[in-house]
Amino acid sequence: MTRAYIGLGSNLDEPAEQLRSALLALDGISATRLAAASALYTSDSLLPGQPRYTNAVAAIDTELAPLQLLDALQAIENGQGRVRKERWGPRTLDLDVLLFGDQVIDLPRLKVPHYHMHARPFVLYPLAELVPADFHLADGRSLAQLLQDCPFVGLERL
Ligand code: PH2
Ligand code: MG
Ligand code: MG
Repeated sequence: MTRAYIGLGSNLDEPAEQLRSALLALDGISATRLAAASALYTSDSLLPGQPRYTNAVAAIDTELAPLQLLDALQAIENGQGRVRKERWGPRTLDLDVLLFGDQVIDLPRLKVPHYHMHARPFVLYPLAELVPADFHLADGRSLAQLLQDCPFVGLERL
């Protein structure tokens, strides 16, 4: 059984509802259960000209292998109407594997810890709700240090 952390994001079609549906769907993945979920946060899109995002982080426990989990997450994204046009385009649902146990994964389809998570307040602050204060990422970086370097700016906790 592996504890994994999933980043959730949406900026189309009732984002808060998208995230609530996605949390239920995570609990419905085979051999997987939802252990905890952060509050929802809103923030401006990193790309200008897009609607604001709603984000959260979920902790799950899973028997799946990383790529099996990724397949299940993409099926949930597709089931909630995700249309893949341009990279970083607006989306009904984005589910990112942030952390997968203590594994560092570098595959074409999946890089863990998630690239750029260290610089995204809408990932780090919700994650911090779910882990102990002395938490370290699989590659050794301390979450406390990352939070210090990534101020709580532009985030609204719902
Ligand atoms: N995701 C993006 C691009 N920009 N901005 C916010 N605030 N939250 C996101 O999840 C986000 C973004 C592409 O994955
Ligand atoms: Mg993303
Ligand atoms: Mg994604």
